[in-house]
Amino acid sequence: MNHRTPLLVLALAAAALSLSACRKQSSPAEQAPAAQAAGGESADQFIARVNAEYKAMYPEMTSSQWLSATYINGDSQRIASKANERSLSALNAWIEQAGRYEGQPMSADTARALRLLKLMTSMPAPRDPARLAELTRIAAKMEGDYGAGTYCSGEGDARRCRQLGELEQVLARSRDYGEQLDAWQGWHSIAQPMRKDYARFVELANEGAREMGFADVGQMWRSGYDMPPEQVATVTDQLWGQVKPLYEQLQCYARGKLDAQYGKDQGELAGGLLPAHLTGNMWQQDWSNLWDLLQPYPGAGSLDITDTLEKQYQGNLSAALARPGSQAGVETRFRAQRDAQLLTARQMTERAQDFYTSLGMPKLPDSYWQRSQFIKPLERDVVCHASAWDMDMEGDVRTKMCIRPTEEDFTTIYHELGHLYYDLAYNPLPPLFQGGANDGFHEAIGDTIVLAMTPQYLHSIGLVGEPQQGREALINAQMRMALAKVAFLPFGLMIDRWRWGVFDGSIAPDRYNQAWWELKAKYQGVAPATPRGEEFFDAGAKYHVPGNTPYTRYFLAHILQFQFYKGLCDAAGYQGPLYACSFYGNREAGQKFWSMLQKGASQPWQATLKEVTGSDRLDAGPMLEYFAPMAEWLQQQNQGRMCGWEAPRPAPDAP
Ligand code: X8Z
Ligand code: ZN
Repeated sequence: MNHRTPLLVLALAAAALSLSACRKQSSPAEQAPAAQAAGGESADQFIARVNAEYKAMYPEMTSSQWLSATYINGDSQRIASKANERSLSALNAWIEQAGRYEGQPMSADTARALRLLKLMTSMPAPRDPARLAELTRIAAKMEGDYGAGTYCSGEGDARRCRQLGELEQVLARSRDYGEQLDAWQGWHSIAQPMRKDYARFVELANEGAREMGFADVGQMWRSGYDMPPEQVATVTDQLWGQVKPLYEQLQCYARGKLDAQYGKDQGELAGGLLPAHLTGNMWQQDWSNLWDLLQPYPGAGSLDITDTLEKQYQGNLSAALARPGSQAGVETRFRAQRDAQLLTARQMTERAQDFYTSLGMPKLPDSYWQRSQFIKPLERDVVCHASAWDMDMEGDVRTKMCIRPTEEDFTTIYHELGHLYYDLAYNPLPPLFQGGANDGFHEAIGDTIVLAMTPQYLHSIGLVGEPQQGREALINAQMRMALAKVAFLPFGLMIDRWRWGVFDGSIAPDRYNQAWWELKAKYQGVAPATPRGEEFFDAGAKYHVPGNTPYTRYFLAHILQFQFYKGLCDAAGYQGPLYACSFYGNREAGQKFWSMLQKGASQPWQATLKEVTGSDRLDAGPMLEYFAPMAEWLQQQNQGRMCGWEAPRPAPDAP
């Protein structure tokens, strides 16, 4: 995965690594390093050694994880969990040794590296070898189960089995209430068997966190922000308070449109909640697929990128079929389809790379193009959830995706390349500093570029027609962004509100699902259309829960990306309304961006933010500035409607 905490690493996906993390056969503490430490290793020497050992063991860890994510089976899971076991026990040994340096004189860099060491994994492991091994086995199994998740329905000849990608397409494209409900429920059924594993996972990881001196895993996650962990909830609540009125207006508008499409009795649920299966997205985190229903002014500037990408694929397919020697036949056609899918995916990725190189950043290395996974392989299960990987801290970077020719996947590629460019920029730093300034920064890089994909830019690359001028076209463009960026905000917050509660024990396993839906209702204003009791484990149907990727990073990224965007637009000398700025091709903006990436995690994020934006505070102001026209338009549209929603009351025994 992705990234972020170095240990974990993989970039993109951040998550994965985490799981994995590092170590070696027997605990390194029992080997040479311990002897050296006893022999008077200084703090600076200790950190230098950890950096060297970590870098040396890192490729084995990432390779085993790459294999288990791209060839899901029992063998690859065994190898990945073993490698993870080694890296996590090495980490535990380093952390134990680090205790000797508390209160001793050392350089500021070494003090920072020592703090980062304790946060290197998002999956703290117990010291007890048997329980550590159990934890890594469960982690590999949950990730594999998610990746291989398949929903089979129907009887006899009508029986068919579908995986996430296909079920997502139903939500994206079908407007049939029952078909969407079936796809949504079907995918959520794959998580039911994970519930027990997850509860055990929580116990074991909490044990690891406590041994490292944290109250629980949630507190450990909240300790990675260069501020007291108890402030993280307050800071994120404040940011949410800034943007909530905008989200409420969007939710209200969407509800009205769903009512119009499905009728009031199906288009909304009691209290004004949106039915979870009707938002065009499995988790209701991005509503872009509802464009057909929510488009403000049909005809005022088409922004249908998916349509253009599909045409590009069809063109590639025709070319493949027209190749000399292609005979008509099922097999030839099938091959041609695969070739065209791969070619289209690569072209989409080249297009994304072009944005980065236009800023003066380097091309991705040849190995990237050879070793990445661009489309879903046939005949084996893979984790399709997009991720970016730094395999060796020396240029072997990759992405792993199952790209389809859709707008969503197109922008996700830009997101993933943001992770890789961060990796490449900070690779010269010591390994402990190879991470985002905080994990929200890592998630915000590619998204900042996505904000610069204005209608003008999209036109320049042939994806949409000549941009229309005028208010209607502007509102269309704003809606397109709002469905991705504003709709996401409460989802970005609620996942870890749930996990923090799970890790601190306030959400016990017998309330997992109830608490999940209470938070979905409270923050997002969505609800399931049918009862979801404790026989379900709906949190497990979202990758980052079985994959153990912290999620607050994405909420922060959705705020930060507007701050970065504004900072880069300023650097480019842009003057004009924020929403119309694209810094495509601007070397000044590129230089500023690259300098920020090169800093990695070597200094507190506040200092890095200040260099780019002039301010050291998280602030939703730039996001609100960007969406000012949309906010005003939504208010007009919603006039006379009752906006807001009422979440169902928590059951009496809930905290
Ligand atoms: O997981 C991701 C990326 C990989 S870091 C594809 N994202 C979150 C998600 O899909 O839930 C990007 C936006 C939010
Ligand atoms: Zn990401």
